[in-house]
Amino acid sequence: MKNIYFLSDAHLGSLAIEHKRTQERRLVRFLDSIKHKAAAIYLLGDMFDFWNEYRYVVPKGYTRFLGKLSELTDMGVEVHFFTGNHDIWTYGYLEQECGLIVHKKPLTTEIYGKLFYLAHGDGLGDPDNNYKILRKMFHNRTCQQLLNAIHPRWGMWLGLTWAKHSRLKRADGKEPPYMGEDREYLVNYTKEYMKEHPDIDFFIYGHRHIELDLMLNRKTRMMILGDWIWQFTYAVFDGEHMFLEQYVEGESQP
Ligand SMILES: [Mn+2]
Repeated sequence: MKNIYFLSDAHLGSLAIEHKRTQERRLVRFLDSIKHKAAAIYLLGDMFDFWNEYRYVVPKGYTRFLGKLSELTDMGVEVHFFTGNHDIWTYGYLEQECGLIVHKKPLTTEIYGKLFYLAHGDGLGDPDNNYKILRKMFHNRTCQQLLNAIHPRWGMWLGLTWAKHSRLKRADGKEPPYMGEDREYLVNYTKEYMKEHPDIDFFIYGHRHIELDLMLNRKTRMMILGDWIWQFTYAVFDGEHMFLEQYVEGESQP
């Protein structure tokens, strides 16, 4: 039985990340190291720091990453791409060119007999009203068309600069640490959601850039995947067990 992998939040191309080339290479080496062991890979959002597609044009860069994903899908590995809050604006290129399966909403799916709830995690349980308004605009079709009516020289610049500032809001460019089981939005959201959906075995999220592996009751387990900027963490499900791992260079041989 082949493995299922989950990872998120590489924020590739971020103007706030100085080691972006080594970071992309490391991600690509990881994907290469699992290509024969993987049945499916779930990228749970914000793999790009700002991705916006135009009708005839896509953003510069990411060629190693996109090439590796295309290689995997050509081999028959299922690659699922969830949009995060930084790479919402994809309109077919990643499916058509790279063979990805794109999800713009949370997904409930059965994998090897277990039920998974998968989402990037933005907007779930977050009480911030300003963010809710921004999120509505980001997902609004008319706003998206307006964004694409701006020349990419300025449209891409706007997006990359916004994304950079949203990273540099905090002094070290990192997310706040785990707030605890009673205060962490995604934990609260999950606890509410599982009341109506007690059949779900695993809730898996990105977005928070923290590692979390929490048993919510005897059946239900919740994970947050860390990131691929500093932590290089991923979850792997072998059909029976689920592990939260870190990719250490030189250790993971195919
Ligand atoms: Mn995010």
